[in-house]
Amino acid sequence: MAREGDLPVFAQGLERIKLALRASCLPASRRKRPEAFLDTLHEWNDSYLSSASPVAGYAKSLTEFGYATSPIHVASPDQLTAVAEVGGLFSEQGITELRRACYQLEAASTTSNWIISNRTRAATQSSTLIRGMMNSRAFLLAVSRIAGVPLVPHPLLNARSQVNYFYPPETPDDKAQIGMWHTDGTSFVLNILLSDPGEYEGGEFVYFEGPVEQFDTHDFGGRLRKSKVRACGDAVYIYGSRVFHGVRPVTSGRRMSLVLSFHCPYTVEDVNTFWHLASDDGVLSTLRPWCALKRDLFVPAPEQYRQLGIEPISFVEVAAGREHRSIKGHG
Ligand SMILES: O=C(O)CCC(=O)C(=O)O
Ligand SMILES: [Fe+2]
Repeated sequence: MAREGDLPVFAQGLERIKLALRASCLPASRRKRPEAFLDTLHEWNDSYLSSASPVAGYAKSLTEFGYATSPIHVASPDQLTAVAEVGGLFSEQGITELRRACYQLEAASTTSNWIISNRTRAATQSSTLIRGMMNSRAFLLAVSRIAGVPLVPHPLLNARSQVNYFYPPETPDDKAQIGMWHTDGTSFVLNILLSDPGEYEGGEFVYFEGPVEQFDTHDFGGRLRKSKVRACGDAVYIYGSRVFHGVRPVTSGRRMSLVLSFHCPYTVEDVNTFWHLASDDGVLSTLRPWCALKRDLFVPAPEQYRQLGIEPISFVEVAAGREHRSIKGHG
């Protein structure tokens, strides 16, 4: 069991608005930008997905997390996965390719006092491989089945993909790189671990198994959980906007993860709040992507899939996969 209270909680409410105003002085868009040479130029191939179905280890629905109502009208809280530890999503070669791409993107990583202290954002923009994976129907279907609803890549490029890099502090005065306790700005989030267990110590993915309203770092009420996902290429899927989670400090070595966000195209509901985005990028830099997001969410689902160049993923197809494969109803 993780030690309690050893991660700070990311700013909420008014504090987040203050952070947004401060971020306006140094918006992320004016920081280092990924360059074309960071691209491995390797194409995605569906053979990088494991030929066997992914295996869900520990999995809980939003109902089991204590949510009585659903955040989206097209699915019940019972249908929606709150947390799923997923193994065997990728083939060996797939993992090797993903690791290579993410290593290369580290040259564009930036450090900040935001939730995750060291990361490269919008990985789909600078990596042919990650972009291809996010647009692959086979990959989207696999993640949809884990989530419980059909998905597309999240319309916001900055939220869609990021690579996180965690190291221990280099000098005694350095702050440890961590992922503070937070909820994500997006709902359907796949956190893919891309380091071998032997490469680092610490860095556990922790989460609170209860509704956000009951989250209290002074009293977890026995509901603080530590993910068992340790193998490189395995993943923790979460309903990110409704599950408090964080990454504990890495005490030695290095931990790398690829975090992907999706959206359910059958609903215009999206949780990304203006202030969550603005606390990262500053108010002015957030205005344009924010307006574009509001527009994109109203595009009908078949059109969203057409724009991706793939056949629509249906609820029936998602449910069928959950009945016959390893990712079943929860319990
Ligand atoms: O690195 C991880 O495993 C999770 C990071 C995370 O929670 C995030 O990027 O929002
Ligand atoms: Fe997160």
